[in-house]
Amino acid sequence: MFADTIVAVSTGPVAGPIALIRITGPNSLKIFSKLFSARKKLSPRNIYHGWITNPKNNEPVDEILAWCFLPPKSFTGEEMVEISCHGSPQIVKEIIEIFIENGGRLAGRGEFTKRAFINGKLDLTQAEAIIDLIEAKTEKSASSARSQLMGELKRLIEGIREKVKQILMKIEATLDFPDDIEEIVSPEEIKKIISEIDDTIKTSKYGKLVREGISLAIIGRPNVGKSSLLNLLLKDERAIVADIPGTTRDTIEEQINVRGYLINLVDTAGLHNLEVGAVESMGMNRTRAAASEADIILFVCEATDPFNNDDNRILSSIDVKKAIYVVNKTDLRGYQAKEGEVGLSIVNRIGIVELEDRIVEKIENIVEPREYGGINERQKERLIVAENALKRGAAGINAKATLEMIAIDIKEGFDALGEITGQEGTEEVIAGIFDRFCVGK
Ligand SMILES: Nc1nc2c(ncn2[C@@H]2O[C@H](COP(=O)(O)OP(=O)(O)OP(=O)(O)O)[C@@H](O)[C@H]2O)c(=O)[nH]1
Ligand SMILES: [Mg+2]
Repeated sequence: MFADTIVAVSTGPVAGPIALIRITGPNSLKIFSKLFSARKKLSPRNIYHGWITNPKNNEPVDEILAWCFLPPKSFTGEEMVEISCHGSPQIVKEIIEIFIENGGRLAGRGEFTKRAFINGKLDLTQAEAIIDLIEAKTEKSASSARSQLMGELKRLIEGIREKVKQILMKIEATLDFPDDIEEIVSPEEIKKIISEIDDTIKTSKYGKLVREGISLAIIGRPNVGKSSLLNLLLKDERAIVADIPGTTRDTIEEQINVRGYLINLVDTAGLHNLEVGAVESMGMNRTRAAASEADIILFVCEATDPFNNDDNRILSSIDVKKAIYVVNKTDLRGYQAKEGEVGLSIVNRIGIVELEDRIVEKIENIVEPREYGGINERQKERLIVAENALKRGAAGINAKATLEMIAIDIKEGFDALGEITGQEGTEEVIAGIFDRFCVGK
């Protein structure tokens, strides 16, 4: 438990109708009672109405609602008071200042969640899920974060770690009475755990998709409707559209949500091989870079002259495995889309559902969809360390290495798994995670 009492606004530094201020630590109730007009003793599960007054001059500061939690039944596991006050940044500032003058301290980034973690209210994967949930931009991002917050990953990792612990205990119990190691632990037993770890590592692709999105570049020759397509998918007139080839000079990036998937959409300058000036040439270089970096390419051409020589030249320069072929402007000329193509008329809003179907299909070909969440990069890195250590352990058994040597490897795997949930790990790693939070969370 911590000795000091911290305070912060949890609704961010923005004006709004209502703001939420939280106080946690051993003196929360004592400090609050000193400032609260209603001279009642606060008890949990009740909401109190009154004024915050400044004890220095007895001036009222704001009319508030407040409620409290007693340890261990609070988010942080400590005594807590939450206040809903009027959401002006000025009012919030005044209330927080009064709390600080009366014995509180301004909370640092993520300090509430860090206390919850240190007091055993949640593990590191759940703490990380809170950031993911706050940052979630789509249904799938939110659902992945939610399942991690509910402890899905925690239980999975703890389950794997328990199996590793059993092996470690068996080896340690026989250290003094060396026997045939294979009779104590079979490499098969370790391999099963490795394969479970491997399955979990594979979910990192989905984790990256829901956290960072997948990149999708719109590529084609000038004037085919690339920027019109960006605007359509974005449902906003973001890019300039004009019947002048070469309208878009630079790449334009925006995030969109297609059926719950987060997509980093890139509109690009049209590609052609006519004489160009320096600026246009730079723009086209950016287009080529966007095409090579993209996970998916929407290759756009026109129904009036589809897949002409210029189109084919572009197609030969990109990785067509990534491409969805879009034939736009079908309103100008009827077009019978072939397999793998999408006929589109942006002006008439025709073909959009089919285009979204294709995009989702493509995403799900790249990243296996998951009902629950996917791990993040930190968790993946620790799982790889654990997997490699266990592989060395299994190899050691096969090579009839000493029990001590095998135990070192298995222990390394055990520790790396513990770092995922936070049962092991340095203060530095933990601080790094909570630094990603905002103040008040
Ligand atoms: N008839 C018709 N015109 C369209 C359609 N989509 C776009 N256009 C028109 O095509 C012209 C070019 O559109 P843009 O979206 O600027 O084309 P672009 O591919 O971004 O062009 P650059 O930026 O020059 O490479 C504009 O006049 C659009 O209004 C469509 O479905 N049908
Ligand atoms: Mg354009």
